[in-house]
Parts: sequence; C-alpha cells; structure tokens
Amino acid sequence: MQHTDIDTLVKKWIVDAADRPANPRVQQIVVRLLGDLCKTIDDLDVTPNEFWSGLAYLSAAGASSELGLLAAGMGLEHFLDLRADEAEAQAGLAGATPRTIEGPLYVAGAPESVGYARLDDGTESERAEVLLMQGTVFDADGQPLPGAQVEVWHANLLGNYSFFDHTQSPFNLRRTIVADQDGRYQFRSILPVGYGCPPDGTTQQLLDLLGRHGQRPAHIHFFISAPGHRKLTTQINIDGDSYLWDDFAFATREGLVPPITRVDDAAQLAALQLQQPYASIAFDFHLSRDSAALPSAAVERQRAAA
Ligand code: MBD
Ligand code: FE
Repeated sequence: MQHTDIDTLVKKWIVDAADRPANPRVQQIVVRLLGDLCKTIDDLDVTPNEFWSGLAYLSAAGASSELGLLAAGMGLEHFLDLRADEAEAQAGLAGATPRTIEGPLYVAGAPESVGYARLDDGTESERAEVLLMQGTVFDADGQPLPGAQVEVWHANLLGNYSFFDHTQSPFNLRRTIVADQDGRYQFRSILPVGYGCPPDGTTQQLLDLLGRHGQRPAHIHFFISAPGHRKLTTQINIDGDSYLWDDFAFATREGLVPPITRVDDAAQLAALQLQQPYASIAFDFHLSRDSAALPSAAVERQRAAA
C-alpha cells in the first residue's frame, strides 16, 4: 500500500458526529498513531500472529503494572526530558541543575521535616554504608531558597523501593525535607544499590528479545520545588557503579554524578555516633524561575500515594 492511501484510510475511521462531541486533540493524536502503526505493519509485513502477540504483550504489561517501567526502558521517558530541555533552552532558560527521569516508583505523602531527615529505618544498618548528603537549593540568581521542598526517594540494598516492596516499612528511604532558613537540606541514609527489572516481568521479557539488560546504576531521586520556580525532577548517581553510563533507562547525565567523600575522621564519626567511616555527598540544586512562555514543569501522571 502507498502511505498516502493509508493516511486516507485512517482518516475515514474517525467519524465525526454532531451529537457526539469529540476531543480534537485526541483525534489528532490517535489518527497519527494509527497511521504510523498501519505503515509499520505494511512496510515490515507484520503478520497477524505478530500483531496479536504484540497486543497480548501490552495487555500483560498493563496487567502487571509495568507500563511505566517499559516507558523508561524504551527511552521514551528520557525523550520527554530531551524535549523539555529543548523547550527551556528556546525560552532562554539556562543554568539549572539538569533534569532526568522520575521513573515509576515515586510515592506521594512521605514524612516531612525541616532541614534534616534520616531516610532509612535502620534495618539494613549492619550491611549498609551510611550516606550523608547535603547542599543548598538556589534560585536562578544564585540566592538560597529557604522553604524549598526537597523530595527524595531511593532503593535499599536489594535495589527495591518501599511501598512497591511490601517487606519494607512505610516510607522507608522516602522523605520530604523543607530547606532551612539558609536554603540548606541534609539527610542521613544508606548508600543504595542499583535496580534491576523484575527478571520474570514483561519489561525484561522484551529487553531480552532486544538483547538488552534491565539494570540501573545506583541512584537517588529528587523533586525540588519552590513557589515561583520550575519544579525540578532529577536524580544523582552513585559514582563508581559499573552501570553508571549503561543505564537501561538512559537517565545518567553529566552534572548528576557528584564525587563521594569517605569520612573517617574520629571526631566526625563520634559526633554522629558512627563506628565506621561513612560516605558524604555535597550537591546543590539550582532551579529556574517560572516562565510564562512554557507549560509547567510539574508533570501530571498516575502516581502511588500512601
Ligand atoms: C527505578 O528505580 C527507576 O528509577 C526507573 C526509572 C525505572 C525502574 C526503577
Ligand atoms: Fe529509581
């Protein structure tokens, strides 16, 4: 078939009826997607068996709640980041901390505190390395932003996230820290390890067929928000991870791999009542001012809440 014939055909499938008001944006997107899909079927001679197997795959991915994971693994979530970067650059915004994907594992409603929080519930203390991370939230002029919200979440030593992993305590490794009067935040936690897609899940099933792994390097997620500023969604990576630049979700970016300092000074350890050296990460967040030229940087998507 000619592509133009397919376009004509697909347009005929959208039948406007005066008594059934349509959503023109949905019509526009669906017609385009259907046309592109039909062209793929035709160009690649996709067999009926292949078509129905693809449909069954999407059903299974949805039924197991892995579509968010799939969007990350196929690079689509990173692609949305690249487009947001482009829009901000065109609007003249520059200098903020790089964004990177949210991923599918945020949970709203984490406990909130001012200035400092301990994220871990202590259950992995015997095997974990303690992490202290601290820094300042700055505005576009380099002024600190007292009251900025630092939402932070990360995996445990098995690469699992509380809530999704029912064996962890509620909100383990998840907190909201309100920056203090100097715009500073600090937290104590444990150094996380990387995440691997569920080995028997639908995402890994497709990755296998693509000859890809489903691993993420160790990382810590953040939402940084302050009134009048663009919400920042980002992550930092734990330096030294073997998957650092080989993330199945393509989320590692320059500027998001802070150095880790090992602290073994006896006085500093004693002050924290620690018997072992700990890891320290200093990382400041820089926000952009809100821009009337751009849609909000706060993305709406289905999220868990507890
Ligand atoms: C994660 O921890 C994550 O951040 C992403 C993007 C996908 C799967 C697990
Ligand atoms: Fe993650």
